[in-house]
Amino acid sequence: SSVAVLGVSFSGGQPKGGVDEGPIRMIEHGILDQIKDLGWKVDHDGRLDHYKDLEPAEDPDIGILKRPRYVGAVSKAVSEAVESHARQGQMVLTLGGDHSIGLGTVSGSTAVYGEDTCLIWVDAHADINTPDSTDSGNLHGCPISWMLGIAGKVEGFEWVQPRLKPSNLVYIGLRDVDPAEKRILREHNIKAFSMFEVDKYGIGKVVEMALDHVNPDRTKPIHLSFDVDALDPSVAPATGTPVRGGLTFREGHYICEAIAETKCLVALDVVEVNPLLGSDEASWQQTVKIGCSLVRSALGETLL
Ligand code: DIR
Ligand code: MN
Ligand code: MN
Ligand code: MN
Repeated sequence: SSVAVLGVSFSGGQPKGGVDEGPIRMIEHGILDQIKDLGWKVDHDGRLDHYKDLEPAEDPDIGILKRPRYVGAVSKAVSEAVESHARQGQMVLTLGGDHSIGLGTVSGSTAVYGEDTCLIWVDAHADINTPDSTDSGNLHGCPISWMLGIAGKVEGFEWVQPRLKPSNLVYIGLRDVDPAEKRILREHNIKAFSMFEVDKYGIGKVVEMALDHVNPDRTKPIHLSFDVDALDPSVAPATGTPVRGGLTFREGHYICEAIAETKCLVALDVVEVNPLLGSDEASWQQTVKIGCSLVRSALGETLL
């Protein structure tokens, strides 16, 4: 079986530079060979920076939304790339880049797999603000509102087809959710396992409950979108919006291993690795390394 690897060097969904270097650093660390060693055929065209060609000459704020046309254009291109690879039956791995590109990756998956597609969003944040509810104007905090069709009209996002059913979405790892986002989660009855539930039930039970919610028979296609800030900052320090009290190294990998075990995974995103952050060389390298090991776990690496 074959995995298409997309490197999306993009930082326009949030203000900090460096997250666009996540893909190249993971590739330099050897992720492509590591995936091959797991028995996959790897399809990667070597292009990383071409999404930067989509930056519009002028992209003034819309309300407080920052770089809306650029984010919209990159997500559209990512969606088309994910869709074309998934149509060929390939697993699609997307290396980010900030999490605004999740709108593109998930749109690509749902274009192919339709309304059966399950989305497991592993994150400290819910990324479900609407253009009206966001306080920051950073679009990496908003992708899910477009997927669900609750974002309204914004220039740059006319292409979006909301195809994700709220009942097919589940979160793991939340601990920094805006008041407006809490209202949206409640209003749409969206299942979420915050760090409270991880502490209360343990990660094994949480992943089982998450899968039971979105995929009770373990037959539907799963898209896993993993923001490394779900991990505790002591584990993954080099990320733009770290929040204390996160997943341990093992909890993060366990999620990936348990999803691999279902054999339902069709697409994986690993995002928000920012090699320019972290206090020193060791801390960003540790974060890059963890990005790679999460990928390996989700693609079938086992401990024995
Ligand atoms: C906040 C933070 N909810 C926002 N979101 C982040 O800006 O909308 N997402 N950091 O990754
Ligand atoms: Mn290709
Ligand atoms: Mn995120
Ligand atoms: Mn996050």
